[in-house]
Amino acid sequence: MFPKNFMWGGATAANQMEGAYLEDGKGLSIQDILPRGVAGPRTEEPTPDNLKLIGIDFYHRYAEDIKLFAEMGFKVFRMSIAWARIFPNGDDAEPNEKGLAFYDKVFDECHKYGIEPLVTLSHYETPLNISKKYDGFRSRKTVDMYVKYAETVFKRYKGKVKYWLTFNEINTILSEPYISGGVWTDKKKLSLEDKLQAIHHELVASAMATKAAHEIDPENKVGCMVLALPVYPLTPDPADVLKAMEMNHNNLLFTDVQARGYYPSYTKRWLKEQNAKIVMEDGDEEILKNSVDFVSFSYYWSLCASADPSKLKEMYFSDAVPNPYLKATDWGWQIDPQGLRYILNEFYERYQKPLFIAENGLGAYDELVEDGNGGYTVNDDYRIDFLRQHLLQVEQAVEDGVDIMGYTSWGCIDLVSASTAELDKRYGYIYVDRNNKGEGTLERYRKKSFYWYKKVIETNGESLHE
Ligand code: BGP
Repeated sequence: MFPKNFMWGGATAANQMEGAYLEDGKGLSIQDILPRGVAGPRTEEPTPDNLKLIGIDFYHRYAEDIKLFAEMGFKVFRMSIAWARIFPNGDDAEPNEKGLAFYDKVFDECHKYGIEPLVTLSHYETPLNISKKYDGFRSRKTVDMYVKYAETVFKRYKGKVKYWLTFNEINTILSEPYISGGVWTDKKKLSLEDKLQAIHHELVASAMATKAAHEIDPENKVGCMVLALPVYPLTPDPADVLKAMEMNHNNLLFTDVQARGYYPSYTKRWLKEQNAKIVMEDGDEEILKNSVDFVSFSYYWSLCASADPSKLKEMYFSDAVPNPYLKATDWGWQIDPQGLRYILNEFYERYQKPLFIAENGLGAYDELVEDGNGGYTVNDDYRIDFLRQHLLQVEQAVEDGVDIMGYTSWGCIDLVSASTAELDKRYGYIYVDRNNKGEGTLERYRKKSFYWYKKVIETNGESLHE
């Protein structure tokens, strides 16, 4: 059984949905010149084939969308603030009032329906100027700019927002320093030491923001957010088991620092072996002690580790081995509902802090069809099945005794994908009429999963057993 006050909802990010990329004084973000997604090439200027420039036009349609979330019974709505709406260049002396006013309207709209906003401060959308001029989080100055931004929004939205996440999937900076840390320098030119320095800056920034959030409003609850990638050994060969442990360490390093407040010993060993040093300023270790109130994560797939390098394949965000027992989505992401129960237990045993599943979902091709009542819908039984399987495992973890605050499925309304910047990779309960070519009316339609999720929320998970 799910706890009584379980926070059911959905998750989004500003750059993937808002559009209005230059409206009301917004500056460019690193996403505005990334038309092919995470690993794609950057363009000199924003180009019309970048679907994020219009997104799903949430900037103008937020009231209609939040009303639909309310109709499903959402208790929480995860969204991010576009940093470049608040500080268009990142290093501006004063915030942009029009940007601040936009989020006031969004939060007011949420509260109208009793929906609690869960806000990510930085979701892969560093202001472009910070990236180009300072090389993102490679510079210590970016820490100050981030903290100034965080303090500005904590003060402005005091009483309206109490759940905050500091950085989206902070651990992806190891493989994708541009999207995750705003690092402009080509990643091939970065040494491990360069990356670890940027990571240190992000971790310090996160801890400083956590401290500020608590000082500005003791009601604030701050979480870290990682891409959860449970790594299983491919075989019982102890060498594979140790390889899995090492790969898990690469991700746990982040939650360890953010939830425990200090660098784990295995990282110290790693640094020594790699002959890498992190430059720390006086007081950094003290700052890191400002640990988070809860641990949140996205969960899409698990991986297998092998000590035999010839078995490794380049998979999204890591080199690993596909799991021979699992099927995959149309985008090759392996489907492993039990991995969710596994990782929930892992995190809870390790940190003993409340957990929040901030993302999970199925990206799939959908077909809009007539619903028989003069309207249109999508018969997305595949999505219902995916989500049901995962939620049943969440329930199992609750039974295991894991303290879980809530679940926000990714892309509760169709939006532009992060990895490939497509619109045809859909996650939503709500279909948005816009395709990969940018064609469509932007009209919204309720999918079959819309009614399914509404019932799940209404029955607090009981209907999963029907
Ligand atoms: C996570 C990101 C999201 C989101 C999701 C799904 O890594 O935090 O921004 O997009 O993955 O990925 P995609 O959109 O590439 O399917």
